[in-house]
Amino acid sequence: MSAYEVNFDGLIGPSHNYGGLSDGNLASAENAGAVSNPRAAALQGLEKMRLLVRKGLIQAVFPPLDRPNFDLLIRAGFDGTDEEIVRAAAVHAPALLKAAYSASSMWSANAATISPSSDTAEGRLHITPANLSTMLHRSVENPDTTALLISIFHDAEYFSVRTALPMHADFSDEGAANHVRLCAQHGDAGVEIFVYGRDGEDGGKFPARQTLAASQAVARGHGLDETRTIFAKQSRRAIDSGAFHNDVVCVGSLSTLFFHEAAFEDTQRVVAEVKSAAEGLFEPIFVSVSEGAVPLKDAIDSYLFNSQLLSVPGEERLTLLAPQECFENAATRKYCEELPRTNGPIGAVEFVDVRDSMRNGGGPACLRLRVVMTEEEIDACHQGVFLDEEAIDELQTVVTETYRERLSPADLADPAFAAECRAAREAILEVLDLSELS
Ligand code: SUG
Repeated sequence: MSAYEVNFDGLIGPSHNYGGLSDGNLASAENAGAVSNPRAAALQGLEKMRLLVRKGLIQAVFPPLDRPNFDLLIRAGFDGTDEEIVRAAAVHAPALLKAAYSASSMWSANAATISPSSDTAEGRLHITPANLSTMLHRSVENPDTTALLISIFHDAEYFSVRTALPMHADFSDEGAANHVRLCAQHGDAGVEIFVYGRDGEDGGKFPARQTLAASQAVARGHGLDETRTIFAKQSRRAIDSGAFHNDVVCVGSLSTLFFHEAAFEDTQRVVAEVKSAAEGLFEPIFVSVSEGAVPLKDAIDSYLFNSQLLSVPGEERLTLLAPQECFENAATRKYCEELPRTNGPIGAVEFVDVRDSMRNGGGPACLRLRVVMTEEEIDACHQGVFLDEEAIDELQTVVTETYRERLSPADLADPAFAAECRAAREAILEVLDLSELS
C-alpha cells in the first residue's frame, strides 16, 4: 500500500533556555546558563518546516507542552497560587524550576516510537510514548505528550496510542531517537532496528538512556515480526563521546543506513542482522563513515548524522538535510561536498539553520518525529496540525508577537513569565485547532 512519511516537528516553546540539564549531552553542558532567544529558535524551526513543505513533503507540528510544569512543582511540595509557587521554587529549588520550565518537548524524536501499520500484526499504526526516565526534566513530558498524541491520533480504528513503559531505570526509553526503520517503499513491510545503550547496569562515563528491555517491550507491544526486528547495541565509545542518543551518530531512510563506524558495539553483526531481516523485502545499503573520513568528535560536534534523510518527490536519490554546523566544520564540510559525488544513495546535501536548538544538543533529526502513514490514516488524524505555508506564516506571527528575544535563567524566577508562556501556547493551540489541550 502506498504511504507517506510525515514529519511531526516539535514547535520550540516560549521558555526555550539553556538549563545545562542533560548529563552526557555536550552542547547542553557547554551552553548552560547562556542567554537564549526563544523567538529566533522557534522561527528557525518553523523555517525548517517550510523548507520541507516547499519540497512537497507532508509536514505536521506538535505544539509545545505547558510550561512551567506546575504538576512537577506541586508534586515537589510547592503550593499556592501560580505566582507563589514560582516565587518559592525560584528561592528554594531553582534547579527544579529550570526543569519545570524546560522546552525539551521540542525534540519530538524523543516523544514516542512509531511502527507503521504495515509492520504491526494487527495492522494498526502503533505509538509508544517514551517515558524519558533518565533525565528529570524530560521524564515529566510523557503524560502530556500522551494526551497530545491521543488528540491527534484519536481514531482507534487506525491508531493504537499505547501507555509509556514503566517509569523505572530498567525500562529507560527515549523513543524514535533510538529506532530506525528501513524498507523498500514507505508503505511496504520494513525492518525495525532498535538501538539500546545498556542491558541492565550502566557503567560508563555518561548515562546510556535506552535499555534493551525497553526496546524489547516496545517491539513486543507493537506486535512486530521477530524476523524483521533487530536489537543493536550502541558503542560505549559513542555514548561517552557525547552520542547520548543513537540518532547523533546514525540515520536511516528507505533502504539506506547512514552511520559512523563507531556508532555500534559490533557493526559487522548489525550489518549481517539487517541483511538477514531484510531478505525478500529489499537490499539494504550501508553508508558507513570511517574515523579517517570524519572523526567521531567532528561528527558529534557538528551533528552530521542528526540530519534528516529525505526522499524528496521527483528526486531519485535521497537528500541529507544537515545542520549548518556541518558546513562550518572542515571535516564534515568536505565529507558533505564529496558525498553526492560518490554515486551512492545520497544525491544531495543541504544545510539548515537550527542553531538555537543545536546549542542544547538538538539537531534537525531531533526536532522531528517521523510517522509513516497511508492516505486513510492521514485523513483519520486531527487535521489542524498539518501545515501549509499559510499555517506556518500564522505560527510565525504568533511566535513573533508572543515570544521573548532574550531569556536568561534568572528570568525564570519572574512569575509574570509563566503567564506569558501560557498566553503564547494558547495562541498556538488556537492556530492548530487544539484548544481542548489548553
Ligand atoms: O534530551 N537536550 C535534549 C536534546 C535531545 C536531542 N534529541 C535527539 N537526539 N533525538 C536531551 O538531552 C537540554 C536541555 C537543557 O539543558 O536546557 C536537553 O534536554
